[in-house]
Amino acid sequence: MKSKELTDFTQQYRSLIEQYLQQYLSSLTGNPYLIKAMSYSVMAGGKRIRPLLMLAVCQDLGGKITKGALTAAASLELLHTYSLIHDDLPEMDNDDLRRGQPTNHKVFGHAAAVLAGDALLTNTFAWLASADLQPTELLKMVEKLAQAAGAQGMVSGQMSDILGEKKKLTLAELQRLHQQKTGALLLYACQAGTILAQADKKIEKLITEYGQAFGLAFQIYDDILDETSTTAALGKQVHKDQAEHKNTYPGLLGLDGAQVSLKKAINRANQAVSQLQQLGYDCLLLKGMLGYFAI
Ligand code: GRG
Repeated sequence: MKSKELTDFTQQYRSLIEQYLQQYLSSLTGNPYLIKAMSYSVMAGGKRIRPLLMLAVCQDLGGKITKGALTAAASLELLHTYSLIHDDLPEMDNDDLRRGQPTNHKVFGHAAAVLAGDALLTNTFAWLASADLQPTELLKMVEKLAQAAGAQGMVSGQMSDILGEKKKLTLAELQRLHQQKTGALLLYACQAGTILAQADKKIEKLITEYGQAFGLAFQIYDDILDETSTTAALGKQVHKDQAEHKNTYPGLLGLDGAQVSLKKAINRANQAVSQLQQLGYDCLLLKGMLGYFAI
């Protein structure tokens, strides 16, 4: 069950993130059709887990959630939305439904969906760079985000996923793929939270352990939900992984094995939380966020 702290935090900051996103998109000048396509997917109602995670790390480490921090957090949602729009294209995962609505290319056409994704990716960095934060903090965030999203991170994970479709990956290969495709952005969210809180190296290391375990748990949980949940609950097509012989945790280990792996990842994250608690941080939000993985 969610703690009151986490429920209040989520309500307060999810609504602020929505406002920041809406205001930013409304401020954009450019081709109206392109901006409409970008706004359609960004404002389609995602869970906003990545920005919330960034702000939760910042707050749990004693940092202040300033306007600059909110801009940094919300900008990450633009980049995440780009990845979903491109992932849904027929050349990638070929999905018709996302966040409970027809996918971007179904509404705006393939070319506009590619361009909306391109613009969201690029504008992420313009918006982040404009945040009211110290230049050194911003530079670190820009570098870490570009690394997480690019050829060392998410895009490589996506490439490995596509190339891996024709063969059965080993568990180590699958874990690496997950770490890049899904884990890298979630890890960045945690690392950016430590930058905002100006935490030292020791804390940064523990948050990195938490972020890596959280990212792995997130993808295993997503794989499990694809088998056990419904389209109505998730707002996207389910049972696709098995039908398309995708490399997933349940596919490789069975549903029970995937659940064991999920629990191990959650335990790893909890261990990092315990160590942070021993150093005097209550980490109520970070502990509470592990409750997302309800099985
Ligand atoms: C196309 C470069 C490129 C990368 C795509 C993230 C990704 C890589 C693909 C999305 C497909 C997918 C389902 C990946 C697993 C990660 C995941 C569960 C994404 C969905 O994130 P949520 O659950 O979605 O946070 P919302 O809609 O709540 O934001």
